[in-house]
Amino acid sequence: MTFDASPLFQPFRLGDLDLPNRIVMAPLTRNRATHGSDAPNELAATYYRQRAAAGLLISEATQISQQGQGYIWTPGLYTEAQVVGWRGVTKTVHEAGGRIFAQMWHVGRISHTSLQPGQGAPVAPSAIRAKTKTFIETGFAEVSEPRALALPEIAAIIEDYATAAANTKRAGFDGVELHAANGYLIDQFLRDGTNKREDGYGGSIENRVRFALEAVDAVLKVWPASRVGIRIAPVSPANDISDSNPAALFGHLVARLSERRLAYIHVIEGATQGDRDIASFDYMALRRGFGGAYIANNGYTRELAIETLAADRADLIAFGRPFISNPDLVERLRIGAELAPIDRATLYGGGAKGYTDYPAFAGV
Ligand code: 8OZ
Repeated sequence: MTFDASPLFQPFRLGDLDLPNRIVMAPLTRNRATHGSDAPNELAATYYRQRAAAGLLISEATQISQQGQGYIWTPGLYTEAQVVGWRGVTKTVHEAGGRIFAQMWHVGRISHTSLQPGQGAPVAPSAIRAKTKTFIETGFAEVSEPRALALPEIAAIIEDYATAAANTKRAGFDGVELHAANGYLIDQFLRDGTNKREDGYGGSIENRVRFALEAVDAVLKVWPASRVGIRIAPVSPANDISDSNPAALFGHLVARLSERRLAYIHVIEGATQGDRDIASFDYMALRRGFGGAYIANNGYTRELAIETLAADRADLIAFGRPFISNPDLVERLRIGAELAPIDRATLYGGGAKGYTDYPAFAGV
């Protein structure tokens, strides 16, 4: 099928940044940070450089503190070595003509004691263990039982967001995306399946969005709103998350984000890495309720992306898995070339194999 690709190649002004096309590289966890320091290294710089033709690159999820880590060998944003490592990545991307945002991440309860400071319990809004697995040095493991955060600890995490945001700036990123999707800490506060608090952070929707907005406001102390986005997954059950009324919850959240003039909302439509139609949800209501850009994500094919942009149902399309196995995805989308499949065995952890060694399209 040779669909006319031109909608994908219209330039777009995102906040105050000019993007050459509508293609975003979604954040992708690859677990290849340097062992011990969790700093990104030259291999990561090569990997992002290979993909720099995207209108915007969003970094893999990057923990704002050691407490915010939930998987082995994911990169951080809280030590000098990590800042230096990221500086190498952003410099390389900029030299290649690209733009890159950092995805700021705190996993909350999706963690394991072996990754936590002092081998303590992971933290969460409420002490409810997730029925899911993480991966640690020895392989897959059930996530650990979390403990509920005390109020001063919540304030300290918000401070960690501010510090990590300052680090993203020092590391040379062009902006940041808060990870509020997929059942991690912000999402755990948002949803009534995981947030059973009886203080100002739980109960009503107004209270459950408080943590998300405080994290956003901490980042806005460092970055102008035009350089800040957020990722949400309103109906995804990822990491054992649930809510009784996602339409009301996310409608309210997005209205508050719109008031703050964030650059974009990045929306995982449907189940993360799964069924786009798992639940009905009016994504266009979110788009209408938000003044900034709408980045659509999840299972977009070339055809669906072109159709969605042509129908003005999104401003930008984020591609995840296709970017793993197709470093030249942008060019392949332009010419309608076949896409290479991903090798599942090399998704998480390891070295160059399955990371920087996927070839560009050889043609026919
Ligand atoms: C895959 C493996 C580990 C983490 C997400 C950050 O789902 C992730 C993630 C994905 O948002």
